[in-house]
Amino acid sequence: MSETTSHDSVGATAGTDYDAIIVGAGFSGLYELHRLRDELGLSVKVIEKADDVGGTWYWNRYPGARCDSESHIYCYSFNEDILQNWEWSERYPEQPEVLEYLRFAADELDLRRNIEFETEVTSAAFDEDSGTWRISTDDGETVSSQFFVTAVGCLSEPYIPDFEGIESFEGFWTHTGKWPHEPVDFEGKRVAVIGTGATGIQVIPEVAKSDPEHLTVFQRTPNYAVPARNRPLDDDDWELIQSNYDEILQRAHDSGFGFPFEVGQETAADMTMEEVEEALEPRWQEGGFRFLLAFEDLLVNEETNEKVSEFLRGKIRETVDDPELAEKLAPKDHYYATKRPPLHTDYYETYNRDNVSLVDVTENPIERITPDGVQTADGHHDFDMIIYATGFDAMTGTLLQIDIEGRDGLTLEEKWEDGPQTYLGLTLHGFPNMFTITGPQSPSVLSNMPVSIEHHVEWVSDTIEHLVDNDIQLIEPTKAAEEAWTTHNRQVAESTLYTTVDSWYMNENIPDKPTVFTPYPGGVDLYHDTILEVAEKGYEGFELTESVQQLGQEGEQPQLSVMKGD
Ligand code: NA7
Repeated sequence: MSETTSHDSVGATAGTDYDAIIVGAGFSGLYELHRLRDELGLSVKVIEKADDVGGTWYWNRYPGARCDSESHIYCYSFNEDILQNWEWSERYPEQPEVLEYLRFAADELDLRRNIEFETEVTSAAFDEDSGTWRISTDDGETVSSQFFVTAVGCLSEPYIPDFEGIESFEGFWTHTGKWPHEPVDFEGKRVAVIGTGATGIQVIPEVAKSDPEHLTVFQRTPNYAVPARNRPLDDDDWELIQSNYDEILQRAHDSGFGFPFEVGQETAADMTMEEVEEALEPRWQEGGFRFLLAFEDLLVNEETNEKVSEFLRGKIRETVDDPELAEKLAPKDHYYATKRPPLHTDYYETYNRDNVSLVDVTENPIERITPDGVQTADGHHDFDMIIYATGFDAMTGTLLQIDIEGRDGLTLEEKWEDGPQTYLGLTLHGFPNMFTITGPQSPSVLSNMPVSIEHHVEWVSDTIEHLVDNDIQLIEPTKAAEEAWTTHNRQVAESTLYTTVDSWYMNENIPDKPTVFTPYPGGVDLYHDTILEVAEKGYEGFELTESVQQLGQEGEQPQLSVMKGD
């Protein structure tokens, strides 16, 4: 053991460089480091590609980058000092403020001394003789550890479509997730934004109001966006939050999406459109994800969803002056919230500006990028700047960038050839002692992320503590448990409207990725109960191995009792 190990029972891996290696110093990696180092006394190293903490909030610096969760619930709930000593300035925090918050938390908990920055993990291999992981980095180093925890984020691998001529463009171009650290000036420039997902919807109004000569938006699929209604938080707001903080956070942790908001009515299926409007209008005025919770069956009932979708189309038509343009912006090909539902600030209003126009690329496809712009089917558009808001290789992309090899030479790439297979979105058969924080097949992106992150970090830490205290060297899910979870994930997804549309939830945004619904759609509360129950039942579905010699000898597996809601 190296560094400050104090836990008596860590004996199984004497000889490793660390008890645990964590990849990533964002929300999840920071908290995991704190739990394993400060509460279990393990020796831990975090390896981080960037030169600072922050993860998603380090990279996504584009103008308008703002969290869609309200600030007072987009935070750590585990530490009273952090909760009481940090005051958010706005209802929704802007990227620099979230980054500052994570820097503050890292300093409060003295985490930096165990983080190696500007280092990229290139491979991780499980060594079957010693039952340990060997993790290699781009500086040529290899370190060993008993536990391998990935905290790499769900949307960390930027995706730019393979347009012909992309590199030939002579102006400024970037992906929103790789935004430069220096300010970017749009004044007097001809700017293109490609993509109208949650990111495009944030960046487009900011560019438009920065006095470009012209902004052209390239839209493939229109999106339903609900107003955020951001505003500064004043002392009264803050006092109210602080005095009810425990209850607010508890409600968030016990809810389906990780939000503490009241769910409205059961269904809109048997309501008239006037009744639906009456129910939705106050939530629309209030803004944010409260809108999402107006009807309990929004994501499982086509009739309810169509009424909510029609309400949103009506709002777009009311806002956009040009009726033809309004129709282009009003989605008709998918149900509301079956793709990640964005929030907006003046997004639709932006199209009423004289210097903003829309190219519908389904009618007028992008043929190639040229040195001075974009060639579409109906002509050339000249640009000084091109912003790609084209999304991410979500959920599995970053993990697959690392060359991960488990038992019997099986690589993660081979294992996930037909889509992710996990047990509980946290562990993988064939990859002992590896944990995936907010991994595929866990609620993650379908929730207020810090809530899901805390559930995962705490489960992983408690599990490691259990292993250490009971002299167990290895934990690995059985093949049967993994298959059951993967089937369960698919069945729950198929019972919802999520699978009725191509989306990045379905892996459909990346060519050649297998079409499969990737996050767990059963709800944060139900999911959290499930993972706790697995642990309470003596880690049902897992093989716990005292020494590496017994590895892979699966006994008879009892029927899993923990999966509900099939
Ligand atoms: P998204 O939601 O994946 O959006 C990407 C956008 O880029 C979307 O509008 C795509 O259209 C568009 N796109 C992708 N490829 C192309 C091509 N080839 N041509 C034209 N347009 C294209 O990514 P975001 O960054 O907005 O959001 C990701 C998450 O980050 C977000 O949900 C938050 O959780 C944070 P499509 O809809 O696929 O037709």
